[in-house]
Amino acid sequence: MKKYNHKKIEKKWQKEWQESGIYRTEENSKKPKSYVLDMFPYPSGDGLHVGHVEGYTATDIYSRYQRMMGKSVLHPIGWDAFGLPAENYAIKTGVHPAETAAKAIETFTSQMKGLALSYDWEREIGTHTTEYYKWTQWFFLLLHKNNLAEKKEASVNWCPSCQTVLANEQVVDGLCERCKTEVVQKRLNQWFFKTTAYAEELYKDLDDVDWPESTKAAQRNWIGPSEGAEIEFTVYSEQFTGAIRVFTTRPDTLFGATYLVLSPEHPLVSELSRYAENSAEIPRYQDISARKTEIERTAEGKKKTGVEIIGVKAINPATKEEIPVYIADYVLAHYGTGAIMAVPAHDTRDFEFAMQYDLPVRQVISPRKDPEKDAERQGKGDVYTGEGVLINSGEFDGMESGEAKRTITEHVGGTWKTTYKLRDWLISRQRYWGAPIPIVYDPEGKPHPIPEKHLPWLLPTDVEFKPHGTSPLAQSKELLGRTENIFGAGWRPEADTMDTFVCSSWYFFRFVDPHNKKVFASKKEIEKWLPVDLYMGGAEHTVLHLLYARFFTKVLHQLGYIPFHEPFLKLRHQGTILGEDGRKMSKSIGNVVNPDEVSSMYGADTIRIYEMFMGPLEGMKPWNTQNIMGSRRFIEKVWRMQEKVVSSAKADDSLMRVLHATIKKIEDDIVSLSLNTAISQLMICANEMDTRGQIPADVFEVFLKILAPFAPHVTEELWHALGHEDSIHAQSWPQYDESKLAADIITIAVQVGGKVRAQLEINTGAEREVVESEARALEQVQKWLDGKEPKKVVFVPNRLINFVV
Ligand code: ANZ
Repeated sequence: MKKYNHKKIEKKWQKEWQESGIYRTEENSKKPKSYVLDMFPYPSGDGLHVGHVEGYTATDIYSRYQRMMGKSVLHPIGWDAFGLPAENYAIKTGVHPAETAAKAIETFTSQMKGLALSYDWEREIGTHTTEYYKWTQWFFLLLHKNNLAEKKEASVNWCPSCQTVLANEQVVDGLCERCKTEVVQKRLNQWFFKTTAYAEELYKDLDDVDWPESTKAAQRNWIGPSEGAEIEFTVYSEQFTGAIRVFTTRPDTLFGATYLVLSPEHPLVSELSRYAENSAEIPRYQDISARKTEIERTAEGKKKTGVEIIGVKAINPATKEEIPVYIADYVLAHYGTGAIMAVPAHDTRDFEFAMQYDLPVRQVISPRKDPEKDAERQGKGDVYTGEGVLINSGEFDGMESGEAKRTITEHVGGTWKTTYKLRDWLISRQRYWGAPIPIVYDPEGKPHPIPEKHLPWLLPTDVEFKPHGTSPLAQSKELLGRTENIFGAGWRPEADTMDTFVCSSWYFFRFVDPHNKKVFASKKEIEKWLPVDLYMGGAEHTVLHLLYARFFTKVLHQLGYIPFHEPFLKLRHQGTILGEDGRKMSKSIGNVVNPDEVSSMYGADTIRIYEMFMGPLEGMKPWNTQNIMGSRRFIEKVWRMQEKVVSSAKADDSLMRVLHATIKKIEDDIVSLSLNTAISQLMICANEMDTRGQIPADVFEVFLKILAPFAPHVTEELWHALGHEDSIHAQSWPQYDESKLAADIITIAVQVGGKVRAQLEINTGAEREVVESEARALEQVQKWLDGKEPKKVVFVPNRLINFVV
């Protein structure tokens, strides 16, 4: 027998599969479809890491199984290639990001092919290609046309030394990640997508998808619905009367509202300050606030600041008392109505502010248990934020706060409503390596969408990467010339590019029709393939990417482009693979495992099996080099078994039972992605075959077929060694025979000292030795034996085993 030489076998079959195109998506097939999608990677210069291998292998096994089950499978891959690392590298070295990307993509491709990932390479896409970003720009225009893209002023993180805007992730402890300069807030005019228009659907429709509960919870939390009331307060000065609406979750505390606060950005502030006696102070305060981050503004315990609008007063609609009006930056512009009624007795931040500015504190809620004692605490600096019974609230005294919320809201003519924490999505980036925003400005500075016929609106190449305080695109002579040529003298191009999350918000649509030149994807292909049946990727994308992709889907659904409203029916996350030392893999620690090295030393089949066998897919697990040998030995054992294969041999009953039980278990486990337990069952089945002097060829063939999704190369080689000419991956999945299973497994009682301590599932008629050793391995048995050797072991076949102590 030839020695198992993974290098030779794997290269040979990869070449063969590529040439025969067996993983090409079937066009116009009548079979049921399955769209199995991996989160497409950012092609980084470091190449694939073992975490990629984990998720990609899992979906590959799933896809291969689906094909063998007679499904028509779409399993594509592409590149999320725009983004910061390539641009930062360009700033450092001058190498154009396109060049860096091309090289990385080449590496990723060859690594993926080397792992036998069964992608349809003819559908490969890259977000940085003109064919792709033409449609990213088209989506921008679609949103713009439907009033879902708008330009407004916003605070951004600004590094004064790099002269550029930073993403939140690039700000570490308040410092610029690159140069360690202190980051400041700067107000810039930016483009936003109105995700808030879909807050309710984004929240509710999470009920309709099969996603990990923790991911749904994270999204729900991010969207953050909050039920409360909007209540109107009259504001006035000598020359002016108006109204301010506040949002409150505690309208029951209205009688305790002793002042009103507007966020410094509130649209009414500039008007009110005209009537203020201290009108010069107000813009100064607005300026200071604009420089602070949201965390600085709102954290409890931070010193609260604000400025009273002197000369302007408000009326508490419940008490009819006159109360002062402040601007203070602990109130945020984009939440609720951007204005609050302050109840210092029952809200910690209001209390801190009231102490600072010596404002009255009036308790209006008393904890139910001990109203008297609580009344004593009033004014002593104790904030009671819970629910209770109303006091100091006129006709509502004695009412439970829960009931009072609605009653008081009605009493003052307020409206009950749900407010969401979700913000609009800021998509402008003062960056080079992204899709240009398809907007031009007329000589008056008014924005105009670029007509579709000019798409793709190309990313210019005549730029310097080093930031100079403006977007790199602003320096491009070519872009300016192009704009003036098309639109006229004095017209200016938008110099910002889009957040790369925009590119990845719609890529799963493109895969269904990647070469279409007329539309982002045809209706026919969309209806045939989408929504995605299984989506796999890291848990770091629980919020942003998944939310944005859902937002795009909701927009397309509402505009009638697609017939469904959720893009990913079933979502799973692969867990993090830690270094051998149990710590997160990191270059600086030096515990990063390179999958190429493992694969070259032991083989792609081995690394696939090993990574799937490490533990539950979604779990966190440390790498273990020694265990790789175990996976390799399993493959070698299967390889050696070909020597014992005899076509005339007949399988005995117990071998048939194990074989059919294995088929069933592998099916169940692949569907539920319990791939580690699938592999242990394959090992059990291999051991069972190996105990026979001869292995019937038909049994071995079935075994190879069910092993094929996991170890595609070695199974293909052995399949051909048995005389087959077609590919094992084009075979149908073997059917298990229920009748062979029925009598198979029985449950027997396991006793320690005459008491039933566990149950054991075994094959009917299992021998004493087998049952005893399996029973001894049970946790419960070990616990009750407590390290002692039983006096004797009583065994009743098919009934019980008793360890007498
Ligand atoms: C009066 C009040 C009394 C409040 C009380 C709380 C306790 P969640 O639960 O997060 O939705 N608020 C409203 N808009 C705000 C804004 N733009 N910036 C900062 N704070 C704002 O919080 C809702 C509560 O947060 C609201 O209810 C309001 O304070 C404050 F005993 O109104 B409350």
